Amino acid sequence: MKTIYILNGPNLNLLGTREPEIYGADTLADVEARCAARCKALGLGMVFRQTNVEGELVTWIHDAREKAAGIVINAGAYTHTSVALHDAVKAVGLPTIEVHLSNVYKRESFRHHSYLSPVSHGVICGFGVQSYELALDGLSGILNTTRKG
Ligand code: CA2
Repeated sequence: MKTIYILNGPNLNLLGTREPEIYGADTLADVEARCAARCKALGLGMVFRQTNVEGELVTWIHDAREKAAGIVINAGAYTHTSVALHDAVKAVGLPTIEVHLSNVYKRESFRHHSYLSPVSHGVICGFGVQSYELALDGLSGILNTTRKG
């Protein structure tokens, strides 16, 4: 069974506690449960993690190289600042989908630039928790296409 690493960055542990008008009412545990259900339906294994530490995200991306077929990543604010995450995703070369709960393009201009987008297969934002499920669907399609090709 192929495994997907679903990695979450800073402050996403606070989901469901504040700013529901931007991020929705679901907690990160709710997001994990929905991702687990979607992975099961797609026949994929899942590792779901969150950290507030940039270097830990870098290490998990490195781990994925040996242990995963693809990555779904919501790097939170590090999306907009981290050359280290850009380099890590580029280095491992796994199909990676960048996700955001909110539509970052409707928000402050500092959220309009992403260091991850240029090294990601695709980007999904603005669908709340469903952004993760859409990313898993997309990643599953890529992996199946790769297998048949
Ligand atoms: O929309 C997204 O998923 C973001 O990645 C969320 C990040 C933000 O910095 C990005 O620009 C877009 C922030 C996550 C913080 O989540 C909170 C949730 C509830 C209360 C406080 C923060």
